[in-house]
Amino acid sequence: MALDAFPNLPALCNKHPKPPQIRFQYGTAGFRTIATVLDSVLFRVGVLAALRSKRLEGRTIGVMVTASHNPEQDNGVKLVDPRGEMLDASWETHATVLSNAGTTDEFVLELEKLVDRMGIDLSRPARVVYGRDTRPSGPSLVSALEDGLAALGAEVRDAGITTTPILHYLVRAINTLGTEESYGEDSEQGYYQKLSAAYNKLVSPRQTPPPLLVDCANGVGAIIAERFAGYLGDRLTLVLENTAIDTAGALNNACGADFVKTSQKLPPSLVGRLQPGQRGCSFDGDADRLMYFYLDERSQFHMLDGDKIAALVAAFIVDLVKTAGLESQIKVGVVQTAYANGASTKYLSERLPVRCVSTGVKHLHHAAENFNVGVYFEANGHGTVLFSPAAQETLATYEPSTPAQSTALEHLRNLNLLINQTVGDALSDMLLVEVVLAHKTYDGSDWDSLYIDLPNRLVKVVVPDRNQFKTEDAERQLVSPPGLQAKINDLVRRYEGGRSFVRPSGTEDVVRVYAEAGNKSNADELAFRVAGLVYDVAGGNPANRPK
Ligand code: G16
Repeated sequence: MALDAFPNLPALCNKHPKPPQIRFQYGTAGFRTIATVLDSVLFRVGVLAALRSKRLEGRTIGVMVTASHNPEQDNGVKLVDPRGEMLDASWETHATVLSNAGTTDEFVLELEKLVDRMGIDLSRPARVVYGRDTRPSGPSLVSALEDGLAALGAEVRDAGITTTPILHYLVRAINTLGTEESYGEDSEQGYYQKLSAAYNKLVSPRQTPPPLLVDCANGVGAIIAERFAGYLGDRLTLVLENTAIDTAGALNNACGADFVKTSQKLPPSLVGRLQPGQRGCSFDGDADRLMYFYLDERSQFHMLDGDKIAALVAAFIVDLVKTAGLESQIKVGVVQTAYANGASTKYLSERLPVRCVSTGVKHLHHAAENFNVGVYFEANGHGTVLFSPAAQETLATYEPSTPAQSTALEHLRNLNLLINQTVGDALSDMLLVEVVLAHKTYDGSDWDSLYIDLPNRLVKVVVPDRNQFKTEDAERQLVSPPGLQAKINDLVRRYEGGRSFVRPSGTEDVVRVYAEAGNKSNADELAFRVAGLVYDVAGGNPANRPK
């Protein structure tokens, strides 16, 4: 069968012309930019998703329409492979090529090349499940996506407004339904039931903790957290804040996980809502990131970020593995990125193997698969824990010899169910944190004191062309523009405990600068001085130079 078996393809493609002069790129988390230019991209992603499914013999592919932590006017789209993981890296290039084909003829030509090169049998079925976040641009972009899917006659399932992690869950659940590897019922309710059942077992018979305040970033997290609360009974009370999903401009605005991480302060809307000693947490716009925080008795804000989550969770799992008597069979490891606070890396490396990889969940996820249990969290709160097939087999078949071993084994089995292992999931991660806090009888300050963060600062620099910035060594060293790394090294040497790196963002049109130093003012100063270097070398307008 050839592409001309799909006679509607050219006419549907003509409905979604590519804007001239824009170059699209499938980046860290798919395509992501201002929503008004994305129509043609969504159409083409629909076609590509159908092709990917045909290539994989009709296994269901996921498509999520979201721009996550970005401002409301942005949108984006990412593809999900059959096991619920990120799109295979080799297909990212196909996505970029197809999105940049100029005319309909050029697009069809590129499609033909792809079909030939990959040996795609077009007579195979195509199955795609898709969802979107709450952005106002979502419905029209979804309709462009639907045209792309219709162009290749895909069987579709609309998951509606949902979170990125639920969409990933659905993809895996659909593809494993009725098999030995069944991931759960293939519905949103199935997801809630799976998580709540595991959570209830893990916290029983422990005391119900004080209510947890949840900042929903005025996004889809508000909808799912409210539905999920009904499954928790009296085991955990969620106080939902920033739930204004219909208020224009509210999404991620001065709230949410990215705001908390970058500004290192409480969202203004929570002042007076979060009480000293109370635990609070923030989701991002598609509920795949999680940040915790609390106020001490002097109402001082303390942030518990992805690094702190990794430390809390990894130590807990290591203890359970030891108590269960599985130390020699299950090796636990942690994966971080260059953004991990130096103090967290030190704390974790003293206890278990730690690897550093490039930013982007796909890199962390793949590295974590090399451990029996791989704990990965980006400092921004994006992460999860992976139990390898071998570890799952061990947990299923192991015969404990003492009551203590038996209890620890049962906890590990339930953690394996509680954790959404397809991708970072704010809701599932929140439950995971709550389980550990309940078992350890920790409050926010006990958790915070696992290690003391080195003072740090993250700065964004707007430059004419972020693509001139190229890195190596898990993004810790710049190789381009030439000479800039040496200048950064010179600066860093002047700060005690200094560390800094520069990398182009994959989701925003900026270059990011991270710096750490022995005290806060030095960390700020170092970050801004490095940002200044970046700015000068990249040839930006002096009026916009970071100060
Ligand atoms: C996405 C990625 C994350 C990454 C973040 C920022 O998160 O999934 O892995 O850390 O972007 O990336 P960058 O610094 O390249 O802009 P999200 O939550 O926005 O999908």
